[in-house]
Amino acid sequence: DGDHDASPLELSRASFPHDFTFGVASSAYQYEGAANQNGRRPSIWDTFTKLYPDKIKDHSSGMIADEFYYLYKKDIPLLKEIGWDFFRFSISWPRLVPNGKVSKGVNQQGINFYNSLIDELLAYGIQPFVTLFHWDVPQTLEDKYGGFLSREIVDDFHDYADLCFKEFGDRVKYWTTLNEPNNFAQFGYATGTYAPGRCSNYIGNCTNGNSATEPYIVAHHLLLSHASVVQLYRSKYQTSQKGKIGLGTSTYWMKPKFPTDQSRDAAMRALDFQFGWIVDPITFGDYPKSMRNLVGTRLPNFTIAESKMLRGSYDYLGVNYYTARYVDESTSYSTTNLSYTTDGRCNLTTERDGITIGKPTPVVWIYMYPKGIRDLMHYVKNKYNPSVIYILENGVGDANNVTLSLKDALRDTLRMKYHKLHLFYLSKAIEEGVNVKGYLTWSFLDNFSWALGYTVRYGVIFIDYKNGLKRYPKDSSLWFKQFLRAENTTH
Ligand code: BGP
Repeated sequence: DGDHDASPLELSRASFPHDFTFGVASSAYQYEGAANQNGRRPSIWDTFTKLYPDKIKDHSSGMIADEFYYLYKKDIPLLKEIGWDFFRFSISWPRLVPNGKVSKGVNQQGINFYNSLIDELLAYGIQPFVTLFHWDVPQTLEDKYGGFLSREIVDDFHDYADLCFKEFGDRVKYWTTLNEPNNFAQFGYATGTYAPGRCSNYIGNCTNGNSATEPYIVAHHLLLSHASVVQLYRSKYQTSQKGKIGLGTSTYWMKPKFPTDQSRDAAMRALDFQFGWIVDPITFGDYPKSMRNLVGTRLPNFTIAESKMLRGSYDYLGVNYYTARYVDESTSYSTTNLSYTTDGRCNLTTERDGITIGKPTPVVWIYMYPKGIRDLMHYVKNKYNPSVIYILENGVGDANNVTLSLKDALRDTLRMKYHKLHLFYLSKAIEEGVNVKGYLTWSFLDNFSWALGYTVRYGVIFIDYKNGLKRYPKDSSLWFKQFLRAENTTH
């Protein structure tokens, strides 16, 4: 029931407040390629894709990806042509600081690349929206002390961020400390499906971790890293550079499976465990009560000073929304098999009475549930009341169907429908008083989709991976161009 058509409404940017902004999102490992070139050293994703090729659907990696590192000057005019206001990208920590520690040396070629990318965007009138960490921990720090399992990373991340503010902050006015720390912790340390691939033996035969504690420890260090960097920006740079800093995280919209208290409570717990895990600490200074109760001593504590540093540590809240789940209470909870996914005592499903929560899509985990973006916006406003919200990602992938002709591969009707419906429900939430200031599409180019490799295509621009990575606009590019046309902005 998430699949209503937005027509007859003719949606355009005129349906949004005049200062509302639109853009596209990307990340370094998924776009740049040139993974071992010009001074960049490996990140945990380079190691992970090499060590566990079977964990990536097509055994691929981001070694070449879109070669955005070389081709960005050709791509930016395409962005401009469509009419986007923002380009969100992430800085590759191991490209800028190959050994992870700034004191061990900075890669000037990395600095040059990001300087040039930023300058090029600005020359085209596009605002850079820059993420400091989109999952690519320098491998040297992983080897040295276990990456985000160690508290030592807080200082190294702080120094890396300091370098970024110093080098790029005169021109970058939108900073995101972390992308989806929840997913980094869960998939990297509970299911082991993302780098660094740690998990305990409750899933498959993966035994190189302890999923009862590691995801919580990792998220804890991510949160402290975030807070320390926000403090740094606010105390040292914000007055002169006048930018905004925040964090981006994601959640499914959680819909109670049945109209019962059990289902409703379970849905609230699921939101706590996926979203509140990150957003409660940065808003209120501590983890959700439900997590404190259910995770007990396995959930790390914040000192009073840390809690104070975390509270209110964002100028805007970034939310990534893709899909929804039904939730009911889990009866299969086991005290001997603790993990992030079972601690919340909630059972997430994609169907009820044999009917899926929304239309299935070529991306296994995405069911179209556009109404969820409106419900989620109200939930965020009511619970956290952030002064500003940005949707930092929303999108869907097509199957990479090699039997399709190029012409047919560019007919991405599913993507147009997906965005139209999500934008419609987002515009409703705004009318109803939620202060959302921008909407970024995932993604601009087809790219490396982590566990799904290149088997799905999220771009509004098609990449011909077999033919020199040539770029072709899909129909959705034209739809967005029409949607964003300046003459539509009547108020
Ligand atoms: C988000 C990530 C993005 C992007 C997107 C699509 O979780 O922040 O980096 O990849 O999901 O998901 P995927 O490519 O895994 O299907």
